[in-house]
Amino acid sequence: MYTLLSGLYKYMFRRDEYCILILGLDNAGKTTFLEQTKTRFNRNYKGMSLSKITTTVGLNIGTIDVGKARLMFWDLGGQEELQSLWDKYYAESHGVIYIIDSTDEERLSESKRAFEKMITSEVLEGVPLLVLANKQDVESCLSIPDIKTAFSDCINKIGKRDCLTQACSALTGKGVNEGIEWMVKCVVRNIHRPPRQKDIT
Ligand SMILES: Nc1nc2c(ncn2[C@@H]2O[C@H](COP(=O)(O)OP(=O)(O)OP(=O)(O)O)[C@@H](O)[C@H]2O)c(=O)[nH]1
Ligand SMILES: [Mg+2]
Repeated sequence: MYTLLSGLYKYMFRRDEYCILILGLDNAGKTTFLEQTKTRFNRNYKGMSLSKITTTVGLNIGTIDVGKARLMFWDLGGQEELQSLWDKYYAESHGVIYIIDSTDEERLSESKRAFEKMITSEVLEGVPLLVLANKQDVESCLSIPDIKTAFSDCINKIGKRDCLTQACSALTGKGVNEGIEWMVKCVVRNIHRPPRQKDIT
């Protein structure tokens, strides 16, 4: 009886788990975004002060539950020498969040190059992509149309995967909930899709 009840309990409260990569150049705001997300979605989470976050060497991980989905984030360091490690995580990921620093016009083309390299990876084909134009709290920042124009020649490479570009401030939390909720919807829908032709052996 106990086994039956505990099995039923586990079934009812079971969560599907999804791995989400957080990528982008160093200083884009990835770790700040992760901390803001954990604070917003985990009721009792007492995060570190956002102003104390320093550059990531390696990775940070974090988990949130949204409805019946559990998202496990991998926030990877964005410094040039660490970018070569990103693709080691692609095969395990169900979604990618790519963060752009909207205040750093000088590095926008560098960010686009890293983005382009990432989306051309075959392993990420069909994986939902959330592009966050971060630091929108800064008055002089680039707008979404500015960023879309700078990234416009990537459109063909994005292909048919789900993709949303969202204005965001990891510092104030603007756009964070909307972005996460969109990602949850996409990964849940994706997992129920029939496998892609090339996955069938
Ligand atoms: N104004 C403003 N500053 C931000 C925002 N998000 C992050 N920052 C600042 O940008 C700097 C870098 O933030 P991080 O979260 O460490 O950036 P990162 O992308 O994790 O960088 P790496 O770990 O080096 O790859 C910090 O000084 C943050 O306070 C934002 O939305 N607005
Ligand atoms: Mg970081």
